[in-house]
Amino acid sequence: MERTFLAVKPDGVQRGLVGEIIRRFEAKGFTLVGLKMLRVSRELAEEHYGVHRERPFFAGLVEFITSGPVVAMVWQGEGVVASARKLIGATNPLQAEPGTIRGDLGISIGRNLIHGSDAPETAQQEISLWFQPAELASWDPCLGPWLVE
Ligand code: DAT
Ligand code: MG
Repeated sequence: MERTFLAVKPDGVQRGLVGEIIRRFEAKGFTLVGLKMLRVSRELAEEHYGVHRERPFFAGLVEFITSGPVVAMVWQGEGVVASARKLIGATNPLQAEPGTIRGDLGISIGRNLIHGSDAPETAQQEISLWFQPAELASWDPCLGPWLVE
């Protein structure tokens, strides 16, 4: 079953939006299989955002993501990678559609609340970067047949 990596960034934690964000993925019908709060090391931040290493905003991004606790999660479900990106909305919250997390809750690209993997391959890399296999719980929600025919 498809899995994705999501992380509530330090702004989402500080603003008390962890529950609101988790609620949206639960309500959609996805399954939470990994969850932890952590203070991100510089090393982890630089690895996670390695693709942006040459971008002008890289240093600020690493500074921000290491500035406070983050809630790291793995979610599972049919089409979860692309669907989570839709639920999250565009990178710039001012351009994100209403109804999305960033569209409803944010205003600044540097404070856009949540990270979500952008493709199934990236999701696998990010899950193994952030989580040990033993930290993930495989379980079948009893609602399964009512969510997927
Ligand atoms: P996303 O988080 O939507 O996948 P991304 O991978 O392009 O977006 O960039 C990673 C993060 O870097 C993004 O969530 C916020 C920050 N960022 C991206 N573009 C930026 C910019 N032009 N100025 C400042 N921060 C930016
Ligand atoms: Mg990205």
